[in-house]
Amino acid sequence: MNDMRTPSADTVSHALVDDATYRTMYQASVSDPDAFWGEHGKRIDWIKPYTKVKNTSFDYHNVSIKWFEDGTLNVAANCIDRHLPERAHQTAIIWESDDPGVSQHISYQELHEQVCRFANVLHAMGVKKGDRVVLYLPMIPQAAYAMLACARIGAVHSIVFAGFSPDALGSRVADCGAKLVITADEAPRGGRQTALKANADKALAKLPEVKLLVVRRTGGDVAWNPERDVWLHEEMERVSAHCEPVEVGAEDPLFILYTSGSTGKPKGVLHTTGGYLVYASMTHQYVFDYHDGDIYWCTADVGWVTGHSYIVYGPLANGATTLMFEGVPTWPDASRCWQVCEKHKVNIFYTAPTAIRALMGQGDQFVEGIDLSSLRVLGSVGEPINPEAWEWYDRVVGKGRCPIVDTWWQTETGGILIAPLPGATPTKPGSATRPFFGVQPAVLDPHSGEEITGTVAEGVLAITDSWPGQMRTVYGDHDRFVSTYFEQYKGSYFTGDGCRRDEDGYYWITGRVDDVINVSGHRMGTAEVESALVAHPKVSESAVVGFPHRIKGQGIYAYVTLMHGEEPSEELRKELVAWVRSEIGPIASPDLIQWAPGLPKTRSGKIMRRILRKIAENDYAALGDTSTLADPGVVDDLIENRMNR
Ligand code: 6R9
Repeated sequence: MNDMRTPSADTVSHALVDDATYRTMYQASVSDPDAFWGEHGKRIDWIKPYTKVKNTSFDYHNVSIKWFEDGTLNVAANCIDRHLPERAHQTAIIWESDDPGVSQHISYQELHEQVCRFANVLHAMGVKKGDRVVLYLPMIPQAAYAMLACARIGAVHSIVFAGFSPDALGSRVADCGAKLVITADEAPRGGRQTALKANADKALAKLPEVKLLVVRRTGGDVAWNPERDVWLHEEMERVSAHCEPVEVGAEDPLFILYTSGSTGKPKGVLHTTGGYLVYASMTHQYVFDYHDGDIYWCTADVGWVTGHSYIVYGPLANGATTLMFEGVPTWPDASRCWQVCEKHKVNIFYTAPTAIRALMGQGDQFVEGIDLSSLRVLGSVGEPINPEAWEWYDRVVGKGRCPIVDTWWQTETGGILIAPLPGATPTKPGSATRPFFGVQPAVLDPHSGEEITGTVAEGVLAITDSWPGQMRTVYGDHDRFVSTYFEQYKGSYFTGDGCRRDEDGYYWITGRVDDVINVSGHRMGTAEVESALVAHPKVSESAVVGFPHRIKGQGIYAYVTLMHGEEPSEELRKELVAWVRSEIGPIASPDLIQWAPGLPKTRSGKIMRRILRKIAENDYAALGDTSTLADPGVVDDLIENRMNR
């Protein structure tokens, strides 16, 4: 397919780099990574400059990743203090509340004061360098203050998305051994409130040693434990507005972020300080063609990695104005995002395909009549973008003048690995195009593990050498880090994604090849949903697979076998959906539940997920070989009673 869109003359003349520069820089980055990153590492401020650049090994027996290892720095100083001489009065954060009538501009000077005070509050509560702090917050400026305050004192934050349940919060707090949780009274979203403080109370019921710092967001009623709970606004008044940034090593941890994998509990992905900040800031500048003075808006939540790298750390390290949005794209109606773009004159807009599809489904009338002339670059992240959504984004939102950057990356990668650069890379709808500087993708044959070296290739995506933003380990479980990413295909980092490379060397990500499903751009491990279901007293067994969903990309399809003597019913179906929501959170709600008297298993008892996926996709004609099943009869029953027709 050769549906190439070349960048407009305007885009090219404005761009930081052109195609030839991209090629030269890319060559330099992979032929001499030490020289390339040694130079680009200087884009941030170091307290003690590094003398070593890259020290990494993907050898399965000795996986070790270190960048700039003898340098020292402070992330908060890089994101705030160093901009003060030039930008004290420039807006650092535009906060757009859930309520369309309320927004706030926070200057770099104000950000400095808030973060210093917040850091002193953390100090006063006993938080020290290296301690873990969990954030469970709405999209409010205090979420960014809290992240930067942790960074200022060398504490390690771990953000738990505010849509997660008390159980999910509690297990993450326990896993990382946090001494403090920061939450808010309530989180307003789409005109409704989530009782965050009440959720945190439940999560901490069995963790008596953990303190709770509470932001007053709505002023709603909350239960109060005077032994444990502290109001942020009261403490902020009490402490000094001065706080020296702590000197931390490049390889000291910056944050832990839990993400779903194909097996077991979510993993604590650990990112460190120096390499991460260099990579987040550099990708933010180049991929979005960020220029001084641009108003930049990423619609993600800080609970996901996109919010870490491209709402807070990347943009602020670059001295940008970053917009933080508390609400949802479809409330009060489907024009909200475009109203916000018009109101704040947004130049760069970065969102997820699921949002684009939802807005496209509501009709063009929500975009028409709104002045979107400020927009210059549009971004997409989280899942493959289908060409129909790409075309709509291009035509209706971008009016055909804004390059679309389809950015492929992961929680584990810390920053964008494959994406076009505006002005340098001709795009193709649905392709993430070419690797960023320093990134060496390889397409592997999934069976032999051999690299397919021809330009045109199809297989699984691996990366053959390290880049500065890469995760360093799974918190508390380095063996799991090695076995998840470096064991299956020795010598490379395995991404878990399938991929195709076309005749122009462009990459097309085809989706996960493991038991991870991508629901509205959020990663869910099928094993997590299964273990939530079997925790219900009436459920004996369950198998969960993804199926194509018009808006969400993938939906959750659960096969459930009930305990002997239990009867299927509509009530029970609803009860199970509510159960999973309360065990994990609304994003894990099964869309379809099929009662399964039996599951297709091999004689050794392994569930044949391939068959379950086919039935869930309503594509049961080609089930392939079912002769190895212990009881082939169960398949007929499952087809007969399939839920997705
Ligand atoms: C940043 C983020 C990672 C998984 C990844 C892949 C999918 C993300 C994509 C994409 C196709 C894109 N993914 N961006 N697939 N095209 N532009 O989303 O991190 O939540 O860890 O998810 O998302 O499957 O492996 P994370």
